[in-house]
Amino acid sequence: MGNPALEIFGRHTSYNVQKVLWIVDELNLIYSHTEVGGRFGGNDTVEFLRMNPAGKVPVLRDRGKVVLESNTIVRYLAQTYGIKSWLPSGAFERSQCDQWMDWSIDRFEQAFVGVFWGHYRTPAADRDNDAIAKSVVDCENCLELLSQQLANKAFLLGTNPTVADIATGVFLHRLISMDLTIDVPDNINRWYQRFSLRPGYKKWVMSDFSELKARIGY
Ligand SMILES: N[C@@H](CCC(=O)N[C@@H](CS)C(=O)NCC(=O)O)C(=O)O
Repeated sequence: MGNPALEIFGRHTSYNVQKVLWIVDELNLIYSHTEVGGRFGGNDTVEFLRMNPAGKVPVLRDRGKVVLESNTIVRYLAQTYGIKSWLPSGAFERSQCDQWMDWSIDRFEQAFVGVFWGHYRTPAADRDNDAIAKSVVDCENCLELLSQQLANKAFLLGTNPTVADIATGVFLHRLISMDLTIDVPDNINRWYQRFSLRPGYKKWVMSDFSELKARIGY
């Protein structure tokens, strides 16, 4: 299964781009990948802005059609090329996926950004340690909520991973491997171990992100 006309634009060090690279590997799709944004630049060209006027990555182009927003791209790929288990089609089952994906943007990403940008990407002398400490607590609260959901399940919605695991699981590697102590519940550590066995997670999400340390320029 594959589609050589699938084009992904975005630097692999972006966690939002990683969601897309992870799922295309899970779905065994054939695609081209162009590094854009960050130190690679290229997200301010006329051609790129025609695809995404906001100048942000990731961008997916599928046979000429542009899809934006990482969670939307993940759902689009699962629906277009995936097996049903990645994105259930029943209204209620689908709502469970959407719920975690919306929560992930609304709560988990906000908490993560407070830690990742506030601590990791900011030079030590410029950090707001009180704000970072608050974000650490926010992250721990998010992990606790996810942990409760994972009490009797391998993945968020059951035995198999879904798009909801991609949208939320992408933050784990950096939270766990950053030079900052965060309490990680056992259920979350086991979830992370399961992800780390998946080639797409290992290749893209567990990749080196040290070029972003103390770098707030992009
Ligand atoms: N909500 C958007 C966020 C897109 C976004 O802010 N992307 C960042 C990278 S995570 C970006 O393009 N930054 C500019 C750059 O990397 O140069 C999504 O989920 O796709």
